Amino acid sequence: MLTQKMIQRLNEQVNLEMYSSNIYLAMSAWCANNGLHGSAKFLKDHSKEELSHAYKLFDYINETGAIATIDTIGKPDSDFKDLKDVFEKTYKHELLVSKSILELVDVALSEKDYATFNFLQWYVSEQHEEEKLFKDILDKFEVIGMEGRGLFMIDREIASLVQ
Ligand code: OFO
Repeated sequence: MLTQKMIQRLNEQVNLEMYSSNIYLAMSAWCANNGLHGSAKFLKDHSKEELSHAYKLFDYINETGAIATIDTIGKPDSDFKDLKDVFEKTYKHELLVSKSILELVDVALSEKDYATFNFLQWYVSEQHEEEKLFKDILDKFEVIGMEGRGLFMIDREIASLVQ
């Protein structure tokens, strides 16, 4: 059984994952509107993945006899300077999500909720993967550069990351 504090923090994480999904969907729209169709596809795909993260938490909360609550989701940015700005923001956002997950792990430990602690390990690993994924994309901007055909090549590379 989850403590009230644990339920509240897990529900906040549901909201953050849904917000993440909307951030990436808004970024996808910006990319599509700017002819960056590889990045648009990748970000739309990632938006769906974030929703699956929210649903996994949603199911966990409900399975334990508590109730998942759906709250207002913040409005994401919809305007960006360029593609590098988009991916700098994805990376920064993933760092924030990682921090939130680690705080959740701390709460699980302080509440002696070892089942939730165990459940959260999936998110700990996932955040490691996501930080790496977005850092690797940012590195492409350094290696390839956005001059000339660079932007086209980066967009194509990003498209190839869609599973
Ligand atoms: Fe982008 O990761 Fe969810 O948690």
